[in-house]
Amino acid sequence: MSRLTSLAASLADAAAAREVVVPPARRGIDLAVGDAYLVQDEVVDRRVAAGAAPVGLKLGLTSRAKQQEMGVDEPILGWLTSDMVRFAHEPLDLSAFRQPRLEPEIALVLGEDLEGPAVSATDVLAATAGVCVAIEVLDSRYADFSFTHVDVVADNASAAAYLLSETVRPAGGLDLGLCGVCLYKNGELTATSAGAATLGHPAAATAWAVRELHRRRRGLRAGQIVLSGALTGAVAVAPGDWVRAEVDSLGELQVTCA
Ligand code: OOG
Ligand code: MG
Repeated sequence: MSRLTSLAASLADAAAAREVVVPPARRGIDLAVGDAYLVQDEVVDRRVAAGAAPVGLKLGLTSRAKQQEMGVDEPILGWLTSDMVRFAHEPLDLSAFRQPRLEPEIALVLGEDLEGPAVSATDVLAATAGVCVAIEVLDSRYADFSFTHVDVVADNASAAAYLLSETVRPAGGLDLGLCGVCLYKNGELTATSAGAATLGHPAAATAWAVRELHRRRRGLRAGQIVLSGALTGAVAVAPGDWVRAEVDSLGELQVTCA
């Protein structure tokens, strides 16, 4: 087994067993960014081989709040698969996760394929069929979410699960950058932000991601969703907690943990 394949296997096994592994960087493994994305691809391929379908992309560390929280100052990409979907009208079962954290995001639903070396925020909006509120569930395969940039890339950007609001609005006529965001945990306001927190605009963050994907000869397809990155820091949750994300003009999304 190659070094990258055995890393991918250890991360995938850890996710399934709700265990953590020592981050590669701390084991003296000096991963290049490109190799970390190859490990990520193998981690995602394993989920697909187990029956999940790829459903879209998640961006990470696109906001200053997240970069400061995690101590990593470069944005990252990861993949969402159909086994990660959860629904707000059902309790969020935390037993599948080890150290879950929830964070508010703006999601884009693509109406057209998107790829290329020079895709702009305007191109992204033109290809977007609708936008909605998302809550991402993170679960790092590294203890206490302690990782370097390449470590977290290899771990599919800490992806674990996600929820979308039922109402999907057309993006036209909205200035997503100016949409205010409030995050509540158990009824208490824990953070506020605005759509512009993610690289200036959720569509600008998505354009960055599409240009990055192009460098690896990949793109996005119509129907796929993009989580454009957390707009505030994440909140740790335990059974009984409830979290609510409100985004001006888009609506709200609330989930109760069990
Ligand atoms: C890395 C993933 C960050 C976001 O939206 O910024 C992320 C982490 O915080 O574990 O998904
Ligand atoms: Mg996120």
